[in-house]
Amino acid sequence: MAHNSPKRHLITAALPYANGPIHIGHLAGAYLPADIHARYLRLQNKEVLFVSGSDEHGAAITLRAKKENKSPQEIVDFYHELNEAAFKEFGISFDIFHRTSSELHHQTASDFFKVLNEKGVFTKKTSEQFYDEEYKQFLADRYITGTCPKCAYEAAYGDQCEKCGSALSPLELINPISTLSKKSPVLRETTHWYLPMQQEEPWLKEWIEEGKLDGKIQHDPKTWRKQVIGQCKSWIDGGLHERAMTRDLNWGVKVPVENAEGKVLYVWLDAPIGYISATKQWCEDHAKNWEEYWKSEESEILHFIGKDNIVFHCIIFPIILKQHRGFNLPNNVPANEFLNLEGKKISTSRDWAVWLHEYNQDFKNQQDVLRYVLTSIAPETKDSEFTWSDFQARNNSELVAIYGNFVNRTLVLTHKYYEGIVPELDSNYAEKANIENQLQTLSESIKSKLDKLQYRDAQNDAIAIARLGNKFLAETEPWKLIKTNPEEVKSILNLSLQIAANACIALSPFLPDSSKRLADMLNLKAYTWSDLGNIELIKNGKGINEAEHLFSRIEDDIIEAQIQKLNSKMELKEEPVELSEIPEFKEFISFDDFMKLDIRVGEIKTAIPVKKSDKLLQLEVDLGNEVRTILSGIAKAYSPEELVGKQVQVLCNLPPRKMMGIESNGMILMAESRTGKLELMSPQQKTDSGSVIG
Ligand code: B3M
Ligand code: ZN
Repeated sequence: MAHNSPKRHLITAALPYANGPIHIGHLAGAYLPADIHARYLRLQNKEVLFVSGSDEHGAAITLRAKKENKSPQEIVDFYHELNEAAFKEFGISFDIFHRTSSELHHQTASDFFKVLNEKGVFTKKTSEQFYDEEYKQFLADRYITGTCPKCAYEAAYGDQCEKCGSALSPLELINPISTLSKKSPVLRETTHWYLPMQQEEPWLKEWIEEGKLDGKIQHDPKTWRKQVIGQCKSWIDGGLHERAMTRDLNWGVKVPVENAEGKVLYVWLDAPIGYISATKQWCEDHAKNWEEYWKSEESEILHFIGKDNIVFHCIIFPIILKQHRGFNLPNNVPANEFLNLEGKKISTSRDWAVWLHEYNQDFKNQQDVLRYVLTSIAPETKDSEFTWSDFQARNNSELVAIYGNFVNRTLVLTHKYYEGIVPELDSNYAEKANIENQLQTLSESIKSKLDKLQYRDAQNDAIAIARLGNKFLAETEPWKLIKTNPEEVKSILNLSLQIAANACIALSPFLPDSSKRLADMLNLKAYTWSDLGNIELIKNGKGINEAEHLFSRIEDDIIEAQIQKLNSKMELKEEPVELSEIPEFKEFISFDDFMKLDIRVGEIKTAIPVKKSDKLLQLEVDLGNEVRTILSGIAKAYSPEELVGKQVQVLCNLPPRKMMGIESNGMILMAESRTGKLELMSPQQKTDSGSVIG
């Protein structure tokens, strides 16, 4: 686990859940910075393995399958293929995009669990877990929401509060609700294998805060994102707890021990092991030894993730790697913050996103534009905002007007004045030293920022090379000078070609497609990072190729169409409601039992909200021979105004019941649809209040 000039670099990018497409938030959060880093290292001829893949397990996938009446495998097959193709077209240069439903992954994760279990790492415990009686399944952490005990945020998940970042366990939530049936779950006994994390605090604290592992320096904490260290410190200082590493599900990696039918590995145990199985698969395909990437002292590991994955990559995964023994821990976990879209949080469920596969279709061969914009606004230290107008502005005023314009002028003038042959640079040309110094200063700055994983600032310095070229041409005006001092024009255009070559190299980790096209135009056959700062890359007397536009303007109508598309989704797309199952029929009852029910038609005379309750309404219901007060939980389905005058079905012979200090006499009968909507059951025609229903 070298941290000084490692020989080998394993770069992992979070395995996206295979139950939805990739969007720009995923790119800005993890995949783009990871790809920039991989390309930067490869440009230095370093040994790099860049892995990711589909995270294909977890309750979310089983629920989507149920909702779409498909098998989980069908769901993951679809999204694995969609996402793999979208990443490829966008230029995310994974060496392998693996998948956790593969046999190799199941075997790897299962063996990993067995080693830990045989070492006695887990504590097997029977405890009460939340169970959704309507869905007949135990609830995974993310399917329980409730009030966070730490910050009172009302929509905390069972495993984590997204507001204060606290790692939670479902039993800590206040007023837990199942996100499936929207009802309170019940507690049922079940047995799971727990990872006791509390005893790991001492070494974790030293590793996170000092970069030390077993007394040796393993990484420099100053190179970690501050917010990553901050979150980890708060979890460790807040006290780590045991966490179940298995779940009651049928979809996932089966728990490889006796009497564990119907149980699988917790997705957050299994998914990070997906990095190992992806490494194994690639090494198998390339006759390499996977252990060199995960166990050798000469290797480093970098995990690129979004901030919601920090606890799993900096606490849980390192614990199981260390407990397993023999594995390196990550040398850095550069987690980005979140990207918002047009003033709102990106939301897969509400379709409020710019989907990668749609971008690739709508902006054919313009992947570099989105790469440039997302890196320019990368949420490296705080959440940031994507807007289509900013996207257009950065393309038109930076990529086209500066970089593209500079390159085009340089190449067109070289063809115009010298038939495309590189003119000689006069070694005494006054501007030579100045240009060379500026290029070398920028090159060093870009390298230092990339080494510190600061991609946004590094790209700024890289595009500054194009700014330098644009300014140099604008100030020297070779198109005028050609009439009076043609010799100087040769030096100006030679230097401009060298600047263009430096921009090409500096931007190639960020904008690989345009750099490839520019290198072709410059006839720059091969280059490495060490060529940066060199002003003799383009050889005198060599021919360059035809000039093509590196970038093209994006006009208002294109942007308008994207904004329209986004907003139309917002109008159409309501919060998707989970369709609840139609409940099983209840047991038979006798006719006599049915005849005991006294159900009548009643007319609602008045309806008022009940103080301190967002569900109850207090109704005065006319039953013909009397008017009763009845409380009914229909405030979310009906406003008081729309209830007055309605005829309803009332179960009259229930004993009186006090709620919120008010006595309720009877029950209004309602139908509950599969989307959870409540409907009153009224007679087809107005009838007498008090009419008996039977
Ligand atoms: N699939 C969570 C996510 O997509 C999870 C990442 C796993 S990386 C081991 O945010
Ligand atoms: Zn909280």
